[in-house]
Amino acid sequence: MADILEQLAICIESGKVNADATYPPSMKGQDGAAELTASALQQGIPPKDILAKALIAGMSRIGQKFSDHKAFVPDLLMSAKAMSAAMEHLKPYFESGEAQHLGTFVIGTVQGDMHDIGKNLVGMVVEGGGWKVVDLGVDVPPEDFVAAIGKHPGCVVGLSALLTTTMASMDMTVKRIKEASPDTFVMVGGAPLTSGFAAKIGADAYEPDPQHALNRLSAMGA
Ligand code: B12
Repeated sequence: MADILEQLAICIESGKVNADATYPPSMKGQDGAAELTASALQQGIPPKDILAKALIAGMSRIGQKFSDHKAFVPDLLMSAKAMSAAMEHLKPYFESGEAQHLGTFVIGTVQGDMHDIGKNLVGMVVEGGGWKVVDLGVDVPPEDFVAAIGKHPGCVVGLSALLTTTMASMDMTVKRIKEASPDTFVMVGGAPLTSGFAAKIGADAYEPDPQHALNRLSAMGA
């Protein structure tokens, strides 16, 4: 059992989607995340073990490399693709309630801001970490975040902003969320931000990249 889970973790970390995938060249012709997930299920390995010991483990390794500047955006995108291929096989178990998400993370880019590459990477890594991710997209008005919190009680919210001009919009969004739902944990991120700015606008946390975001969620024990 340990062997197949480790092979699967390597596929996620390396972005090996399935047997037909030619990326990465060093794994050409080998089974990928899709086949190994199907085999693991056939062998009777519980879906929650496949998720925790292979998929989350693999995503966490690539997320850490990204934080350490040893992997880059395309690597993370390939890992997310492999993760999605594996999740296709696990989805029925999550939908039936046999396996549980660790929590819900509502993410979006604040009003006036169209940048979504960083936000999408954070969403992928957090999803890879076992969370249900609700992505509200870009240019999201504060009221849409408030509505999503109503729909997903107990969720954590992630806000992204890439422009100095939309940092003001982030400030407004945090205030609106805290008025409507003071206990909702709000994490912010984006290139122009600092932890000082996050504290000033009343956000609960600032994280610089996807793996730190996931580490923070894990540390919250949600
Ligand atoms: C790609 C890009 C665009 C694309 C966006 C496409 C898309 N789908 O996202 C397009 C062409 C649409 C665009 C438009 C504009 N852009 Co632009 N854009 C960029 C660029 C080149 C890259 C941004 C990016 O994707 N980086 C890669 C990702 C992975 O990094 P990231 O977003 O920082 O995300 C990481 C972290 O910040 C963090 N993170 C991000 N979000 C979150 C959220 C949470 C919760 C957490 C925990 C972490 C987190 O994790 C990510 C991964 O590590 C930057 C310059 C640069 N080199 O950064 C300019 C830049 C951001 N843009 C800029 C500007 C000015 C604009 C425009 C105003 C240009 C114009 N005059 O029209 C418009 C604004 C449109 C709008 N209303 O939003 C400026 C912003 C300056 C400023 N400080 O305000 C920059 C810095 C360029 C510059 N040097 O002038 N842009």
